[in-house]
Amino acid sequence: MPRITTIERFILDRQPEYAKGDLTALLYDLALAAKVISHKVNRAGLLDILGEAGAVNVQGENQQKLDVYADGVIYRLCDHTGRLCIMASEEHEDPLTIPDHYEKGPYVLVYDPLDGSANIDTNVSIGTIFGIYRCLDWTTRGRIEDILQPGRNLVAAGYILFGSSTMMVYSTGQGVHGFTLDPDIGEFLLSHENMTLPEPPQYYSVNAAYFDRWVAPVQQYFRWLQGRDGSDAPDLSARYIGSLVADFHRNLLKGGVFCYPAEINKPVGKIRLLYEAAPLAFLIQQAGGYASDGKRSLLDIVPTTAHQRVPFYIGNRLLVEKVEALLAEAVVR
Ligand code: FDP
Repeated sequence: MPRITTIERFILDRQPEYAKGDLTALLYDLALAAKVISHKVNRAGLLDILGEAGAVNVQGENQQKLDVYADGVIYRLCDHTGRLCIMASEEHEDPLTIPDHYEKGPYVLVYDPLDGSANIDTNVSIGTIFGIYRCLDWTTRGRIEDILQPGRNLVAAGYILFGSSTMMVYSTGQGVHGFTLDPDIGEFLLSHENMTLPEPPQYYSVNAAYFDRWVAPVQQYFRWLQGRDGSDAPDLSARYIGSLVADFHRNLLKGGVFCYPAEINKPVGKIRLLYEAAPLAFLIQQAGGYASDGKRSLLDIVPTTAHQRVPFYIGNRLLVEKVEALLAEAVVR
């Protein structure tokens, strides 16, 4: 019989002795949040049907939007544990402080509770993204400065994919590891140890409907990815779900590049730096790849606001460096 490793066992075994406290427990809190959210996501269509009969669930609560629900689950599982000094969520304009009556901890949690929300109503995969930083000043209760840290300072990052199965993928800087939820026993089991980006890559992922909104070097890059105009790109096929976690996960397993470029009238792009781009940049680096805003490593960008957006290119290094080269050439010309 093959060896079965639960996420709890794996986290405990892998952490160095000094980190066997709060960080380990925080990751486990997030795995628990993943199970709670997964349960709700899997029943989403059903709840709609039940909702038609009365729009109120068995606890007498009105039905909440799934992303608001996921946000609440993560916050409520993490606010009282004494492991965090502050949080930031895509769902909240301002940072989420730890209530005064709870102990504060040494870590900062940034998260997008349910990314790809446009896909929820159509039963397409969605996901949660998270990043964990160290609190900069351990004597204070958590300030905006603790949140506005570059991706290079991340101590851990990961995502939960709610797809045909639910997976949690994370890294604490010692490789990227994936766990699949066995719904019968309610445990995440190790299914993908030490994930690395395969070579040659298979896919490029970009919303090509926006081609006319991109600057010329990005359009040129797109043609290069397609193998047109004498391109020396590897042979790639196109895949775009429009759900970042799902697109990222597929490209991590198969190799490729995901792009959400700046647009002429939207020079900052769409993807959020703090709780989307930076955690995934941390993971891709751990998997042997690279992430950029088209000019520099995404891990080097220091956010100035919690909800800042960035142009986003992530995947196999060669594919990401090509867009940097084309954009740099255009500046010199
Ligand atoms: P969504 O707006 O549905 O939440 O970051 C937001 C995001 O989804 C990503 O998950 C996804 O990759 C992207 O936006 C899709 O945007 P487009 O519909 O513009 O392609």
